[in-house]
Amino acid sequence: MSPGARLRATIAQAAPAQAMAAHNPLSAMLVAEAGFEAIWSSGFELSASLGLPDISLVSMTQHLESTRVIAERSGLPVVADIDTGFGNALNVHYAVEQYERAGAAAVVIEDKSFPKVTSLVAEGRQELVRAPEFQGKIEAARAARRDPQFLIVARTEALIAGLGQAEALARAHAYEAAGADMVLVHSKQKTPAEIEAFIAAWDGKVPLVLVPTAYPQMDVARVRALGKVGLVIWGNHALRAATRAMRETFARIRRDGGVGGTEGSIASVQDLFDLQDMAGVKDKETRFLR
Ligand code: SPV
Ligand code: MG
Repeated sequence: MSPGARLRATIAQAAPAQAMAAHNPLSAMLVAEAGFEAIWSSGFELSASLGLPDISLVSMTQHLESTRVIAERSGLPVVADIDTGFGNALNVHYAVEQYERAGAAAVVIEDKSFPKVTSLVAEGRQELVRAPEFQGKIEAARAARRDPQFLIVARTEALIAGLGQAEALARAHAYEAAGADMVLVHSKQKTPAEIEAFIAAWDGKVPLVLVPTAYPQMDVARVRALGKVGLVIWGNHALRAATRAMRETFARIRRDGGVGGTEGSIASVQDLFDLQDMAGVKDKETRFLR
């Protein structure tokens, strides 16, 4: 089964499926271990892990290679966050060819102009391209995919940009008409009210995708009760968890002048060996090294 077919099957079954963010293969392996159905190859997480803001500084090649190794090591369907598609519709066409070849199951393309500004920042400069221009990007993405099961997810930032429900709905309908397989609608309101209003008004055929980072009260049970949502993305929780854990551990070691106090609260070396499959290394040594 192709990655796209697997993702479609899991979305149909789980309704909604859950994709957890990852920024490198180890975090992606932990996503798989935790039992999530898919991985979000997050632009925000990769940017932050490189010490950079999420403002289109990370190149397509960097994110593509990260997505490739994430897919390879995790074995899960990967939803690739390709931001604005790295340029115009021709850039999107090339990107979709590359991401499908790299083993992704889906791409999410957002209707902001390039270079983009991260969505959740207060008073961010959120500029959208015209809906017909974005429809061209969706059509280019559809034309570029080889596997018809590979998913093209159109993401509207109309609510993020403060353009209101009517504009968000109009864009979602336009993107569905252009052939998007799913529509991601993003919001940075602190409660789910804005998104719930959108879902209630959505009368399109394609399922919706949510990223409930700003409104964490929205859990899977609440999403399921609303219907219409095929995929929930937990957008940046791998990197936020890792950042706090590293900061606290480093501070403790600095304070204590030694590592003894941290042993109980960090992963053991054996845990890392297991993730690296050192048992497999030993087995190969026995078989092949003469
Ligand atoms: C990401 O994780 O890169 C996203 C989600 O696009 S958000 O940062 O909330 O825009
Ligand atoms: Mg992103």
